[in-house]
Amino acid sequence: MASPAMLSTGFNSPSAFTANPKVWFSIPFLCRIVLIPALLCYFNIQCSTEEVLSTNWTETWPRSWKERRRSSSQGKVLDSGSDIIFGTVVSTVPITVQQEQKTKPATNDSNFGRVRMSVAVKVSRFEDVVMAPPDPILGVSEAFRADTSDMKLNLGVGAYRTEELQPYVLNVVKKAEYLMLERGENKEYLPIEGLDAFNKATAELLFGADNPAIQQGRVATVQSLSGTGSLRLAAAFIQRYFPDAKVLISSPTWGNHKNIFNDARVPWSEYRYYDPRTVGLDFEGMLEDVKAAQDGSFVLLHGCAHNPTGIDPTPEQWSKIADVIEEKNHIPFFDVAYQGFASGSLDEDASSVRTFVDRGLELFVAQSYSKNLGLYSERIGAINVVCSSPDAATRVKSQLKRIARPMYSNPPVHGARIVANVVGDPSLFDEWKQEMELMAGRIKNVRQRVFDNLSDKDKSGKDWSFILTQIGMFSYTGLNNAQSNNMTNKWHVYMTKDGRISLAGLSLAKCEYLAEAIIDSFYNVI
Ligand code: KET
Repeated sequence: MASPAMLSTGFNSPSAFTANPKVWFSIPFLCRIVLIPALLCYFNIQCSTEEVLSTNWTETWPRSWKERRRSSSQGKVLDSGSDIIFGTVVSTVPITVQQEQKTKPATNDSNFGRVRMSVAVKVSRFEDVVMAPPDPILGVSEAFRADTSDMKLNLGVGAYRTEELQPYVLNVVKKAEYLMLERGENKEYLPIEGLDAFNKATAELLFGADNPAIQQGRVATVQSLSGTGSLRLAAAFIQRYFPDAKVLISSPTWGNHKNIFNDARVPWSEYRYYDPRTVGLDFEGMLEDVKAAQDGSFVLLHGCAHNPTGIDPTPEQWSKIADVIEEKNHIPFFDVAYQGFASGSLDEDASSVRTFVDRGLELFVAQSYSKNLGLYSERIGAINVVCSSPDAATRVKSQLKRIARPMYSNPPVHGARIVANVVGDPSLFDEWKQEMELMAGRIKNVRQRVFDNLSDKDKSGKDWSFILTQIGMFSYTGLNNAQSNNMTNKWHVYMTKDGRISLAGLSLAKCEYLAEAIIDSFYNVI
């Protein structure tokens, strides 16, 4: 197709010659056969139509002449897919010569005197964009896919697999989807805050339907893009309404927490959480750090099944944490990504959050249905803000909607309907609880088997019982970066570099192999 710029040079695409044979045949025979090819060889012309036709060429070119030449000789130019159109080349020679002369500095290059028009250089505007590192968690799955070994195991991402190591779609999810088909639901936009039935169901599941905060209308619930999107929405809210506040994050924590607050430009610092000496909770350290933080900070807490350590505070410890938070006028911010997955009971796993709500504290809770309903790719979750008055809740909700609108406008409906159908239907709800217990039970069995195999095989007498005290999907093995690399490079066991393995991605049959890999990495790699 002829571009407007091409037309302005007086030629239609692809060239004046091919478009008008008369012009071609009007050139004397000798000239056609000998002179034109000779001229072309001499000029060694490579031409990128786009470059040539760019009106702001010199301005838009940030690189020096030398760099251009270098990148041209490195083959970037032709790789970038420039089209060399015979007729256009000839027709645009005068333009390119002018452009070259403008941009080329005086040179004593050995080619000087020979007009070398390497104007096919189509250097991307993205030359300065550097390669991003792979994501520490999702990048592991990419590496796993590329491995051709039969032995490979993906224990990186926290995603539930069956004993056959296949992804699992819950029966209740299939039934809920069937209901949706039967009802012939439409695909209209949802309101910015999401599906009403979902928002009601999700808040009730978290706080308990009879919770006074819900009864009094003090909870602002907004459906969002799973746990991550909900955290991000809240982070944007904090950035706008609490510009001087810091978020305290446990050390260690889920790899994406820091990214989320960094991206929202919310400053954060860490509080002690994990004690490698006891392979348990550094409770005193945690309290000290939360106390030492400036008043009115946000304290990010994992509602249950702390990721990556699998170590949760006891109910008594939760109470003491709440005391300090209250004393310091901090704002608790719960991330609940594993409700039902830690203990197998939805209520038990929500008890930390409920302890804080019962005290009348204002707080944030981000929820996710990726794990407990296996809706990883549906991106279904919510941000809940418990306020001290219904009026505050209404205003907070209006601002969350205001933030969501330019970000993603409104959330997807499919996952929201699944959750609403499952939670809203007593028989599906019961079936879900059974399925969740099954999933949590399978992980517990795998955990036990890994411990048994490690204890059997490790003759050094090392105590591996910490694996049994950890809960949830993961085990924090204590393997360091180099040892984790050995697990992957030698044993084809894919895991995050902080030593975390997802037991949800392991089968009973593979536990022995995993134990051998752990023992080899632990004792033979420093
Ligand atoms: N919070 C925590 C603590 C968490 O582990 C995850 C996911 C999320 C939130 C967000 O999940 P979402 O799918 O956005 O609802 N963790 C697993 C997956 C991931 O990293 O994205 C993981 O740690 O493997």
